[in-house]
Amino acid sequence: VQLVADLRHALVAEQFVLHYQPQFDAATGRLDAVEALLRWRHPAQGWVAPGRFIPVAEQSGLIGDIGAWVLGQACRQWRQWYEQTGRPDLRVAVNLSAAQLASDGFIEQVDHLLRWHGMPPECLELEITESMLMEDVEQNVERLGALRERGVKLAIDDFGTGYSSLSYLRVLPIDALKLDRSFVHGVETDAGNAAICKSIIALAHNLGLHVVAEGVETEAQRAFLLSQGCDRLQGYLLARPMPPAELRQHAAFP
Ligand code: G
Ligand code: G
Ligand code: MN
Ligand code: NA
Repeated sequence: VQLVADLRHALVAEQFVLHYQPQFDAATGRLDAVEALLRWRHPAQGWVAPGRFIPVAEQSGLIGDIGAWVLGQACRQWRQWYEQTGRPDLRVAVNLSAAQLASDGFIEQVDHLLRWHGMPPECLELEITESMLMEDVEQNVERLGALRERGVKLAIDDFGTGYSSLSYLRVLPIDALKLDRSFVHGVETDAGNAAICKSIIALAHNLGLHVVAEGVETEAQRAFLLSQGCDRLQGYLLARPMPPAELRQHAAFP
């Protein structure tokens, strides 16, 4: 209850910040995209992890306002990078909650932000978890379709941990799967995990989807994923989530 009250206050008190974690093209090593990750600096508790407060925000209905702030902030950041680097093709990935996607006016919110910041739709990637997508597949397919028609990129987050039927993969209007890090982690030592990674990558490619591996922590994991044709890599081995000022100093930043 206190957490809900604190969350409500956090937006106006400007206690949220976004960190950004790079995603690299696996084959060329080029910086492809950055994922925006929400961070909350609580005045008494210090940094509170999103795993603790996002579910509370979802249950209390605060996720609408918080998510809108995240999306707006990420698009504004894209614009700043564009002005600093002149590179229009850097993509920003933003995590969505199901309630955001389902809310009235979400598509209009995206349209407005893209227009306001002069951001090409292709530069925005929205990530939604497999389990959230399955909550109301029909409505989600329609919403995602409207976004994709505009050119916005769509990815299924934590793929392989939910319980979606494979038949949905054919009807979901998406561009990429994010291979869950629980599979990536075991890849050097666990033949089962290696087989799962390999199969998900092949499945995605056969459906015309890209694969982003998350949680890449070791050179062996990277080598394996590369050998399987995984398209994009994200993880501590390559770069941690960091504030924008730090990202600008990063060697990979254009
Ligand atoms: O950054 P970290 O690994 O602690 O994130 C934990 C979880 O919180 C991840 O699954 C991530 O998708 C989620 N998350 C991070 N930022 C956001 C956000 O802005 N919106 C939503 N809905 N989830 C987020
Ligand atoms: O589920 P999602 O992809 O949105 O979650 C991203 C989360 O994963 C972030 O909270 C980020 O801090 C975390 N993360 C990023 N890279 C790594 C990694 O290499 N290892 C682990 N364990 N977590 C990571
Ligand atoms: Mn994500
Ligand atoms: Na994930």
